Amino acid sequence: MRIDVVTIFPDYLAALDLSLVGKARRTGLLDLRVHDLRDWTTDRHRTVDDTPFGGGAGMVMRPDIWGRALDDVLGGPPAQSRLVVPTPSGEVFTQRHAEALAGEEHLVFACGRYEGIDARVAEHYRAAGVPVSELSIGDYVLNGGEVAALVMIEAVARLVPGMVGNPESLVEESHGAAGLLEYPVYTKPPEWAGLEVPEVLLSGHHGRVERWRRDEAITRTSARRPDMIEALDPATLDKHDLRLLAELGWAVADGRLARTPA
Ligand code: JD8
Repeated sequence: MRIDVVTIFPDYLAALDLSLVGKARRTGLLDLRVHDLRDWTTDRHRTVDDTPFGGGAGMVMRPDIWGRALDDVLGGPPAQSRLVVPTPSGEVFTQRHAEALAGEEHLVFACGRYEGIDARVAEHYRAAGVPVSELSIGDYVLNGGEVAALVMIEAVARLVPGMVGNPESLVEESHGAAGLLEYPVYTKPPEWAGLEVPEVLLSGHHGRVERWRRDEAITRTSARRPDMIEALDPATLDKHDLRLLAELGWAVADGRLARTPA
């Protein structure tokens, strides 16, 4: 996979030299390039912004500078590229988006600053047939797109085959195929700060351990993310799951899980 990031703060992306992503870059599994938008300016002040049409506070990033940069970065091989624009007004990024983007050959992240990027940039590339994803990482306001790009690149890159040592570990994760949050995890020492590891995890009884972990995942999800319980397909649940969910106040109604009236 090739990933390009265009930003006025390239050093913000230095974290991508570390850990799994850093290793994947060194092994060639991931071709990640960071570009300074100002390299496509032509004036001696390397200006990338101007005042907003219609008035208002702050500055807006100029389309012509972005156009020159993205024409260059999108222009070359590979043929099929997707433009990803982090924005607080975008669709909220989820694991489903990460899985979809991990299937792409080439992603180009356009990281805005100030009040954002002139809206014609996304419009222009869409009209040119470039798939464009305007995505938000959550309902809070950041000062720019760099942190969001870091989040999305890590979530996508770790799904690239060969990235994580044991692909099995991807299966049971929160927001994975099961649609549940993760169960709690423990390691040595067996007793810490007066707290003991749940006995079942020391039992060596794999069936009981698996059942306990699923119960914990369901209970946590019901308490912290009831929206995810509502999204579950009851057909993926066994009778033990359904009995636990009933104890937690859920019932299947019209093929969906819903809270039982108190
Ligand atoms: C891109 C400029 C700052 C945003 C005026 C503050 C994503 N979940 C998210 N929250 N914020 C962003 C984000 C913020 C950005 C840019 C993404 C480019 N800003 C602007 C509008 C209000 N300032 C984001 N993904």
